[in-house]
Amino acid sequence: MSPILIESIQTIIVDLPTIRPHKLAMHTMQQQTLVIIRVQCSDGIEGIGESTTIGGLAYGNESPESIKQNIDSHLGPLLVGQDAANINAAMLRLDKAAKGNTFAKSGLESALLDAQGKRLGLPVSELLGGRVRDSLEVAWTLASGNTAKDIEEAERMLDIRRHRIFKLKIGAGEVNADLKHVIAIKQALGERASVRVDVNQAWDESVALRACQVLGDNGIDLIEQPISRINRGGQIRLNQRSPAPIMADESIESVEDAFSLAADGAASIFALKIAKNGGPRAVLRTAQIAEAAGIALYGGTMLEGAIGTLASAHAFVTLNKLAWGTELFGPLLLTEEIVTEAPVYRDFQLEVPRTPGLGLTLDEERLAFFSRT
Ligand code: MUC
Ligand code: MG
Repeated sequence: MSPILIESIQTIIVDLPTIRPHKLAMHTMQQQTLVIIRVQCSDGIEGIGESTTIGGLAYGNESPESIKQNIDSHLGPLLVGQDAANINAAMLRLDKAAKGNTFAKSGLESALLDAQGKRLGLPVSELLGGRVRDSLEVAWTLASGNTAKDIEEAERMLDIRRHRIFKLKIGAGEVNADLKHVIAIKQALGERASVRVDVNQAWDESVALRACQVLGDNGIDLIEQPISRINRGGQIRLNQRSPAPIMADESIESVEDAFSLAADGAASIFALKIAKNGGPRAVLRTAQIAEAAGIALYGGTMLEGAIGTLASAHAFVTLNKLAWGTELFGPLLLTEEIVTEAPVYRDFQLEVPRTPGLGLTLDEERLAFFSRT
């Protein structure tokens, strides 16, 4: 039988409004920009994927525009004419010809998995070896920039049983003001919620040493990326001294980073992100390194829309231990959808579809309306 070939690859930049500004240490989001990838195959099947980052170049090395350009000019042409059903060979071909670019590769790998799942009538989770759960606990990020508004938002989420884990984005403000903000929210929510912080690398070690102590002493359950990814010695020292566990996020830009962080003892929790490892299959390699090293897991997000969120979710449901849950709430931060049926959130969980592929269909009209060109 002749192989099914990849015939064409299209990338579309989509700008979607957010429900409110989302304030991070390095950037305040007023909207979110997704790069949607459409892979057409010779059997008539289309796979969809998503490559999304936060704040242009504020978070990492790839921007929506560079992702589109690099797929259009370099990565896409390497895949056209290749066997659509051999995802190993396709991704090896990309890795051989192109360094880095894990965000772009993640969207492509997701689209190939979606196409293969539709072809075989299997959900992506089953292509990845099979799911061990059907839904995932989902945290919510409080990032309005205002303490009272954040408390109100958290109370609403608890009331409607959508989230009971809250991540606070800090680091943009003065450290003592940030600590006051976090402690006020923890005191308001008490034992009804797990409260965690993400500093997005904003502190230096001298600040972080004291701040981590204060946060741990005040019931904060987890501290994400308190200092720069470059300061490995500092991360190791903080991991030894902080009373609350330290999670690596920006420090992991590849599967190899995950290995070296594990070897150095630089974090006790890893944030798993498909975009920063090169796809749903690649992120599972990082998960395996963590499991072998006794490092706990958390299912992270780059605030993707429905496609990137479910591509992540299909990988995460194959994991046995996901001790810290996930933060796959990206679609809930957006006021609009570009798929016909939005992912379902119920009882603090995201439900992961059992339909073929990722389980999503593009809404052509909405996609055309929000696309840049
Ligand atoms: C990050 O740094 O973790 C994830 C949730 C959120 O609000 O921001 C992202 C990025
Ligand atoms: Mg983070």
